[in-house]
Amino acid sequence: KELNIAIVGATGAVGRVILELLESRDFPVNKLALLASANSAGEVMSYKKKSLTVQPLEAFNFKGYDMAFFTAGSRVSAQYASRAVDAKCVVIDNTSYFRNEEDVPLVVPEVNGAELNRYQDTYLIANPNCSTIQMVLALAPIHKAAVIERINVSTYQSVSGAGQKGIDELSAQTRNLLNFKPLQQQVFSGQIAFNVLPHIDDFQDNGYTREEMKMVWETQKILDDRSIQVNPTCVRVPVFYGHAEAVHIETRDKMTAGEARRLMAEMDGIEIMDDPGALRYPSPALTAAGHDAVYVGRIREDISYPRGLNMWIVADNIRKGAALNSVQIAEKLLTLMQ
Ligand code: 11C
Repeated sequence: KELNIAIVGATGAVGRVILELLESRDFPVNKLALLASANSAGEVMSYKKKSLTVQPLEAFNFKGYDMAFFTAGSRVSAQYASRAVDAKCVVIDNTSYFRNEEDVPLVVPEVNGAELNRYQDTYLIANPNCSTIQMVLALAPIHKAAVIERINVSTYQSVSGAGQKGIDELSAQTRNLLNFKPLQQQVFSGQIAFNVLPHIDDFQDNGYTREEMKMVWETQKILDDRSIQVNPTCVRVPVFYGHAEAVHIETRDKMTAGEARRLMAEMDGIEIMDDPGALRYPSPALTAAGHDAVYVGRIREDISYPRGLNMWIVADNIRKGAALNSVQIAEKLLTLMQ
């Protein structure tokens, strides 16, 4: 069966990759509607060698559409997702707007894809935050085998997490700094070129940022275990594509680094890259950018705690962290709709 698909936010950093993945993965598409705000409407994009004009979302009727990817920010999802849902068009929402609603499945297909079986309850599926997706994909098999009690994580997140405007700001600041020109700053809270900022999304009353709290709430929901303690620090770094994470976990049952490596290697979507002797470990720009896998390296036992493990998890935040995960959700929904 070929489906009628809409992409809301088609001209954004994630929307463009969704379009590319639907084509390269040969998703069975009948009608394809590319939607955006009035500002971007009129842009011409290409799909399977055909030109498609981006239409304004405001005037669009979702009737007859099977699935809609929403990737234009929380405000747009808040305002327009219900229109698609009312038309029985399944929304795959890449924003944080619905993620914490109890009855909305929050899905990483390799981890909790079975949640999609109840898509008809709400016609809404939430795609998790990029920093959560890559972490839970690696940790899910360890949690299953040895029960993770606590996660300490520090992230090194690329500017594309803030969309095309984040990419543009790092480019412009880098150019201006190297040319002794004044810096312009709109997206990040301070200079990001040649700097790191321990601040992603808004600060909360508890001193953590919203990005950090998303890693807490979403990890517990996806792994279906509200007892897992998650203690994150999220940091923006001057990298274009790919988030890296230094992850330290404490398990209930002792697990060796070798056992963890073997379990993660068996997980779909994970690639182990862990041979320090040969200088093999993943990095955002050299390993992950433009690739689908979540890469794990530096897997080692904690020298300070007997049931602790450390690892370094890297993935392309626009691919597995957003567009690819959403398309994988769509592929699984497709099998349920046949
Ligand atoms: C960032 N993780 O790197 C954010 C982007 O909740 O979907 C994704 C925000 C979200 O800035």
